[in-house]
Amino acid sequence: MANIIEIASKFDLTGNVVDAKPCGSGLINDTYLITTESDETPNYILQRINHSIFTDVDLLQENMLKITNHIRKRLKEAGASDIDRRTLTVIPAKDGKLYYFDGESYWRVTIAIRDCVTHEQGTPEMAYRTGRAFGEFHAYFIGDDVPVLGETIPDFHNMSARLRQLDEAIKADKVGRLAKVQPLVDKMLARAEEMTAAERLYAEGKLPKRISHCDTKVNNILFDKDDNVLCVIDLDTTMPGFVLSDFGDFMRTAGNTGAEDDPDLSRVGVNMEVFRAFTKGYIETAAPMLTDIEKKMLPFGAKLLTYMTAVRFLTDYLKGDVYFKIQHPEHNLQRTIAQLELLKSFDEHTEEMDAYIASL
Ligand code: GN1
Ligand code: MG
Repeated sequence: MANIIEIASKFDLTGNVVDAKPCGSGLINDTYLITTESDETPNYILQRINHSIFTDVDLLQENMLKITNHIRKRLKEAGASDIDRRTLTVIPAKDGKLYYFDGESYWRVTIAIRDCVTHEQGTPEMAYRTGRAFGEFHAYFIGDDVPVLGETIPDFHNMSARLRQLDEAIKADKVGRLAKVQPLVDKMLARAEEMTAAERLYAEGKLPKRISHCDTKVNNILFDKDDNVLCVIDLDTTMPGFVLSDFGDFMRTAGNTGAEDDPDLSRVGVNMEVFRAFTKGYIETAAPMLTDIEKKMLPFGAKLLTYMTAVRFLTDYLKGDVYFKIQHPEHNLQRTIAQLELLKSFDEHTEEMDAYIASL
């Protein structure tokens, strides 16, 4: 880890670094925990930014600083006592830049929040608290003082654009995998019209965009030991979007009884207890800003994000696994199949989900 420790030394850290080890389970960036000698000095999170995905690192890091400063301001206004554990703190490089470039890779550092845990699935209590936290997160970004954020990945959660990318991958069939997955492709394309509803409603002025996190998988949330939400991390894709994205991505991950890439489809399905708890929490804090249509479409958000993620995994499979980190050659296909199974389960629970929302 000598190299990682040397990279860490380029940043304005407090305390002597004694250890560096890989941590986290993200599919995009590489993440390391940097430990310092004493309990009095912070530990740090060092990340190698995936520069082929986040091509504008200046924009990425400026966004991150604006977002964390803004959240810090809102927390202060609300009288929060533990602000340093409730949002990330960006540590600049020694030259004052918000990242360090070693000639090949871009690196960045934040303070590691102490005594926190992450989860791959959710209990109803965690889901309820997270729902409240996301409602608050969305509400933070309303007001005259909200910073202007750039789009770090254009069209990131634009379903029409994601379908165009799938279409291009199908046409190119670059690694010759299409024939094998044609039935899956057909099944997916059959739902294209249904799944692009949000973009149409937006174009008609019926569905608003708000600053959304756009990557609210449950493992992007830090909890304390008592399962209270501390902080939402992974702010790279925070940009204007539909609240459906954030509602949907949490349900897609925390509300799945199986794993995102579960090879055993009998484990995959919607956890309705998590759905109810999460929805209740979210509506409690988001109600003052949510329009009727946003509220009504929340179950659609769960389906949309599951479908969108399946489309993205399948696109990457057809392109020869160039985007998401994989652990084995068929991993993106396995992920696609597991997500489609989850989508089926959401479909089966449509009436139940709609009725619950109407009852709130
Ligand atoms: C990626 O970085 P990570 O692993 O939290 C991806 C998300 C996907 C997710 C699927 C920038 O998130 O959009 O939903 O994998 N992030 C990016 O697990 O593409
Ligand atoms: Mg992540």
